[in-house]
Amino acid sequence: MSKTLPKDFLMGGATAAYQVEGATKEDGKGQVLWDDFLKKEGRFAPDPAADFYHRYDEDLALSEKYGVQVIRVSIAWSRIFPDGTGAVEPRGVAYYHKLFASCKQHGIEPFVTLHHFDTPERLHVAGDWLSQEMVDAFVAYAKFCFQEFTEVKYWITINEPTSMAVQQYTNGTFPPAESGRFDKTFQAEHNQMIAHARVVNAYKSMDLGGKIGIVHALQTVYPYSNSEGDRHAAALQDALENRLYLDGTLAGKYAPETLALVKEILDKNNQKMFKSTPEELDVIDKAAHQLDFVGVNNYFSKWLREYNGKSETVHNGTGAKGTSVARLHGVGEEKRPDNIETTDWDWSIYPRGMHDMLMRIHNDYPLVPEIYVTENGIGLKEELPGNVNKNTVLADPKRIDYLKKYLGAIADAIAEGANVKGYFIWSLQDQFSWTNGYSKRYGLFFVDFPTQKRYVKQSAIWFKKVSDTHVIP
Ligand code: BGP
Repeated sequence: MSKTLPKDFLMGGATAAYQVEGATKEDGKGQVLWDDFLKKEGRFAPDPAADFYHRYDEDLALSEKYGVQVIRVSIAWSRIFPDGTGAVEPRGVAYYHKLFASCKQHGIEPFVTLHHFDTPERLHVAGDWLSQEMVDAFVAYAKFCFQEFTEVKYWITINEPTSMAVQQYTNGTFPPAESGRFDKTFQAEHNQMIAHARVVNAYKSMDLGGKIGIVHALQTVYPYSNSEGDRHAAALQDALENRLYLDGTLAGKYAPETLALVKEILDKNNQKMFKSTPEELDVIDKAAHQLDFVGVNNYFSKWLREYNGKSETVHNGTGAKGTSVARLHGVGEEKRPDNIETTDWDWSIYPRGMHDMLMRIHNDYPLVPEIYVTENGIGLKEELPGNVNKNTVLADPKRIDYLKKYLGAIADAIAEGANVKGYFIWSLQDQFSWTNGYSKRYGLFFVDFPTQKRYVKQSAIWFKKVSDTHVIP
C-alpha cells in the first residue's frame, strides 16, 4: 500500500544564494570567502550558477506549476552589506524585496536563511566564525533583515553550522582549507551556536509574528560492527557531527556525556577544549526555549569503525565512485557495509537513517515544536539529449526512486509521532555545488548552464503528484 503524508504537509524546493544566483559582481555585491578561493583552485566558477538573480521569476513560475509550495532561499549577506558591516547596498535590499514579492505572486512561501556558507570576505579574513567580530556583525545583519523584510514569515539563522566548520577546519574542503584542527572546528561551531541563539532571542523580542529556526546537517552514525571499539568510534563521530549542536540548539545545554566525547577527540589530538562563558550558555539556553523549528538536512548515513592511525581524508569531488576516504585520528574510520548502495559521489542511500534521525529528535529533544526536512535529494550525472525542445521531459528514475524511499521514511517517522511539517528537495533546480561544480545535478528542473534554459525532469511531475495528493506513489 502507498504511504501517505499529512494533509498540511508542505512540499518545497531548496536553494542557496551563492549556488543559484550567479551575478557575483553585480549591483555592488561584496566578495565572499569563496570568490578568491575558487579562482585559485581553478576548477569551476560561481558564475553563472543558475542565474537566479535574473531568472527567479521563471523558476518560481515552474515551482508553482509543479506543486512546490514553499521554497528555501538565502540572503547573500554581502549583497546587503558588501563589507559585512557598515553601509547598506540598496540594490541588494531591493533585489530581495522583488524576490519575495515574486514568491507571493506565485503563492509560494519563502523560508529565508541568513547565512548559507557565504561569509563576507572581510569578516572571513578577520577569523570567520572564530572571531567575535563575525558573531557581532551577524547579529547586526540579522536584526537589519528582520526590520527590513517584514514580508518574511519563516527565518533560518544558519545553514549547517557543523558542516561549515568541519569542512573549513577538519577536512579542508571549504576555505580556509585547514585539516585536523578539531579545536577550531568546535570553537567555530560553538560560536555559531551563540550567534544563532542571540539572533533567535533578538527576533523573539521584536515580536514580528513569524517563526525562526536553524538548519543542521544531520547524518545518523552507526557502528560498523557491534564491537566496543566500533560503537565508541560511532559515538565520537556522532559527537563531532551531530550531538554537540543538537544539544546546544535544541536542548539549550551541552550534556556532560557530549562534552566528554568532544574532550576525548581534542585530547587525543593534543588540542584544547573550546572556550565558553556562563553568559553564553544562558543565551543558548534561552534560545532553545524559544526556537520554533529545526531543519534537518539528511542525505546519507555513516558507519564508523575503530581507527587509531593518522587523519587522512580524500574528498570525492568529481563523481569517481569509490574514491573517498575518511579516517580521523581520535575519532574513527568511515567504512560502509558492502550491501549499502551509494551514489557516484560515495553518499550512501539509506532512508532508514533519515527515519532514525527524525525519531531521535522527537525522542531526545522534545523542546523543539516542529521539524522540517530542509534538504534531501540525490546528485546525479545528467546530460541533455540531442533534439530537445521546450516540452522535453528528462527521465530521472533514480531520483524518483530515491525520493520515494526517503519520503516513505519520513512518513514512517510521522506515523510514529515525529512532528515533521514539510520537506524541501535539494535542489529546486540544478545549481552550483561548492566542491563539485556543475556536474552534480540535484534539481527537479534541469538547467542547461551555457544557455540557462530550463527543462522539466520526470521527478518534477512525480513531485507534483505527491504535493497534490499527499500520497507517495
Ligand atoms: C548541503 C548544503 C547545500 C548543498 C548540499 C549538497 O550540505 O547545505 O548547500 O550543497 O549539501 O551538497 P553537495 O553540493 O556537496 O553535493
